[in-house]
Amino acid sequence: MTSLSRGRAAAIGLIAAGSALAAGHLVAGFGDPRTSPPVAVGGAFIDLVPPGVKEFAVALFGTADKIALLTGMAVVIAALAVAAGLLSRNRVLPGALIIGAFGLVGLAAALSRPEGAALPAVVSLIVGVGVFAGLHRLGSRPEPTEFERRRFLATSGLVVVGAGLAGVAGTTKQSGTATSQQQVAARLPKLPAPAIPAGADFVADGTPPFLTPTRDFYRIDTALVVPRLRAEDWRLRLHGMVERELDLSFTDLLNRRLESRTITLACVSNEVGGNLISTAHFVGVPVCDLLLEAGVRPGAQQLITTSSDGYSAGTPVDVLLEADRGALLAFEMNGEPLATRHGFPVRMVVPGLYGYVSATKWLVDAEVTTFDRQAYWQQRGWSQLGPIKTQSRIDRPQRGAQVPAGPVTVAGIAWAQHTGIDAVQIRVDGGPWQPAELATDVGRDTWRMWRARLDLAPGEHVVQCRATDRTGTPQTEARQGVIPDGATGLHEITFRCG
Ligand SMILES: Nc1nc2c(c(=O)[nH]1)N[C@H]1C(S)=C(S)[C@@H](COP(=O)(O)O)O[C@H]1N2
Ligand SMILES: [Mo]
Repeated sequence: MTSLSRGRAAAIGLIAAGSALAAGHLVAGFGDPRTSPPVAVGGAFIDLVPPGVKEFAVALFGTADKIALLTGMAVVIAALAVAAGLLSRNRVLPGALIIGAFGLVGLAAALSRPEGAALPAVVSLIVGVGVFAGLHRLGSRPEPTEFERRRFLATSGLVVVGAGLAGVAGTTKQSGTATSQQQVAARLPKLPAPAIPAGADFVADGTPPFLTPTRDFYRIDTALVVPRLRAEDWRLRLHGMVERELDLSFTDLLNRRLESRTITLACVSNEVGGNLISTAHFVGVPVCDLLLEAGVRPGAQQLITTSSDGYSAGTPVDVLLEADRGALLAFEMNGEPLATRHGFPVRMVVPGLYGYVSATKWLVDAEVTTFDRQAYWQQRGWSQLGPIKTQSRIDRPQRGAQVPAGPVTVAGIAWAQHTGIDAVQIRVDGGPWQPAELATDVGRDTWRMWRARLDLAPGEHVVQCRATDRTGTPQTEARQGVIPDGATGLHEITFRCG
């Protein structure tokens, strides 16, 4: 046996790691895509990191946090694969051990996941070590003949092509979600959406449109791969501290009393001035109807809703039982079946509560219980109750913009869900607060757009905004970060007139 060249050794490591991942991915594609080894490792990572790190990632990458994680993982895996190759220039064992150890990490991650399927990780491990040992043997012949040289290259090429095909096949393997969404679209109840009055937004002045198109609706969740469910398989068990358990199918939901509501959803991780807030029409079954039918037992405190990928949220039962709260098990968003990213086939939405305590997507289980049990984010130090805090944001001018001196329109949004916005004021360069013009009111569960016309001299200016809710309470001015129950403080932007 001769020493492998550096390039060849590194290539063998990379090909082995790539084939391992592709093989596992293919196997996972036939069952549950979330058991694909890189997805399982990433998912375990997301669940294990301390709470601050996820906030940091969201702050840094926004909703691209998952792409950032997958890219980071790809870099680490490639580095380990190259190291495995380089350490095996003389003997196969060190590299094979590294690849094997990496496979075991994947296996451990798979077993730690709620899906708990080990097969894809086991296949990855076997393929990784097998390809590594095989190519290593072919590549390190002493004084190779032309035939042996070509055989090594051809085998490597075949493995690369095979791995590529396996990876693509594993990704495109149909889950039936798209077909199910089409079928649901045909069965949606013809419930008229609440009308949005004219003048509800100031789009021409820089606010977002009143209704957020679904493709622009913010997305936040812990799911590295979006769960792909089918409405025909969907069942929900409502159990725990109830008189009678309910077991519902998707058709059961369609046949119940339905409500259509316009709701502004907000994420507790939204920084002051952030964009993790959107508005849509939702149609679904009132949660209070289900709780009344099941009969909530005395002493019950929260409803823990769980998603198909093991995420959970705990919502106060007293909020859900309010007859006029408008909490829904929603299956329709903006006139269409829920998008896969937004929880198809069924999610919960509760006006006035941050998403982390209420908006469970890919909902599969609902348990009435006490606060002794902790849901996903409470286990990570976030607060139990998550009422949305009154906030406002300036959308135009943008930070650092250069606008002509003279008349300038400042515009933005304000929100105090389930209470409603009564006033927005703005302040220029630390001067007196002055009223902004409010857009037409749509309801207390949605955001409210505002604008103000200013006359500004050339130079740098600072504008701040402040919202007051319908109880007359202004938003909190003290600056606080998003942990543990949502950010407070005034949004402020600096721009130049000239
Ligand atoms: N299954 C599941 N549902 C979830 C989450 C999650 O991580 N997993 N995140 C919640 C959070 S923190 C928010 S803010 C909302 C966001 O909903 P959206 O992505 O549809 O905007 O979903 C909630 N529902
Ligand atoms: Mo959130």
